Amino acid sequence: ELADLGVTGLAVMGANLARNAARKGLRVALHNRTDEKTDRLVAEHGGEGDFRPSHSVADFVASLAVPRVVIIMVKAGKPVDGVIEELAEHMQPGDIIVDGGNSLFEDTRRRAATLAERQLHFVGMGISGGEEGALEGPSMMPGGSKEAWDRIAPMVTRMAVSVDGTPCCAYMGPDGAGHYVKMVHNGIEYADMQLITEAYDLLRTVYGRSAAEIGEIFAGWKSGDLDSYLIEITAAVLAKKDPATGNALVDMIVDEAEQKGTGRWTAQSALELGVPITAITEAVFARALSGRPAQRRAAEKALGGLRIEPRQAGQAEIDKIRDALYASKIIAYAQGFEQLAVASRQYDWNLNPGLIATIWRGGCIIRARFLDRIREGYDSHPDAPSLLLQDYFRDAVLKAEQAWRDVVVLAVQNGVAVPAFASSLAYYDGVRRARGPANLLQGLRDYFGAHTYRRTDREGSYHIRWSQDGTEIKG
Ligand code: NBP
Repeated sequence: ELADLGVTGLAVMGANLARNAARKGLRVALHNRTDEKTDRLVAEHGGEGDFRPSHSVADFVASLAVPRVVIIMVKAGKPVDGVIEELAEHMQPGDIIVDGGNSLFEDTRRRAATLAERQLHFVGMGISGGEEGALEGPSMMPGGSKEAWDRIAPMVTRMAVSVDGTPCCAYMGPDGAGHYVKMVHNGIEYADMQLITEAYDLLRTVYGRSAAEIGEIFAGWKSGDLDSYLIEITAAVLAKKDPATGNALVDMIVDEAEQKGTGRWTAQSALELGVPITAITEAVFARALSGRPAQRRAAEKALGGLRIEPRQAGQAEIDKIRDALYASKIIAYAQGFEQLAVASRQYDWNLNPGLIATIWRGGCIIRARFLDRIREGYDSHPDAPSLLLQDYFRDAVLKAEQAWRDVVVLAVQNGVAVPAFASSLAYYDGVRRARGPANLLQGLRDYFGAHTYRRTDREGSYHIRWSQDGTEIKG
């Protein structure tokens, strides 16, 4: 009998996804550009299920049952185009190509259109959960051909993790919808991690706590509203001792963050759509600043670094940092969900925010208790203009507000950068004012560029002849 599905690209993610499928009883065809990875997978894990290795694309495609289903798990970018081209040469109309990598949604839109012309189905599927998730059950965000998805859903859904009996895998929408949702997931992940880093920094620098002590604080936060995978692994990372020196491992790690691009893409898309996602964007910039060590060293020398006398912190001070973290996190998610809503309208995807929250509850990196709250909120108010206006989140932010302000003041007074805490608070303060200061901006724009303005008391647009007679004319 022929294989149920094939996986090409057997680096860590592809290999684990193939093993996951085989462990669920599927017959899995295997292929990788270099044969060594294919052979190693079979040698090391061949006993886990029914694998069908091939050393050529032609044999690989021929080993699949019709309609053929191939999941591509190669490096995002040009390699995906090359692999699609090779597969398409050997496939037939009605066959299904799934791209499970972190592809840019615009590439997915283009590939879906090109393959549709060749009567091949294309599914762009975001997969989150890292290598462990790929093996044990990730969160999966498929988009693209609905007809193809309906065919493969029974197979693919089995590979995803379930929470309360619901798989963390559901059809998101046409063409690039799945990859877009995965991209915003990663953007939120950037913001989440930056907020955690800022909380750690304050505890470390202002309150002089050791890494191990901060690890215990995070472990405590896990049992409250902040309960999430990222808080759990923060506690683990902070508790870890360096095997070589016996110091806390984090104290031995170079403070330069790397990035693969999904956070930057989220910010770029938000800029294009005009959605203010300040927390995610600040998180991307914070990584960029961390990646300029020579500049930071020179500036520390010229301007002076931290000038803090660490002080004692009681439970009340620590609780405030927790509250600031929680409120900022709510803002980051509110912004991310707003971006999804705007993109959904722009690209005609009909994204369902409650469903997105549902499939992010397990398997993925941002899995958290409060995604249940988001799901409940959107289930009862699918068209809520902002997460912030849902009862639960509104109450949570109002409750945390004073602590949040106190923590931002503490950071500013001590010269500790908290870009994500502070920009989340600035967003909150901006969004809760029905009338802000952009009236002056419009006046300035009209002054130098005759860009016109609208009035609070009359319809229409107007311009002042600033440098002539100063009269107002209707635009
Ligand atoms: P990598 O992103 O490191 O890619 C390595 C794979 O791509 C190997 O199988 C390699 O084949 C293949 N490849 C390359 Br590179 N260029 C190729 C080409 N021109 N033609 C054919 N194959 C080519 O692997 P990964 O970390 O397993 O990630 C796979 C995908 O999943 C990526 O899109 C990634 O962003 C995404 N993802 C990764 C994670 C994670 O935690 N790592 C999480 C979620 C999503 P070779 O063996 O012949 O060099």
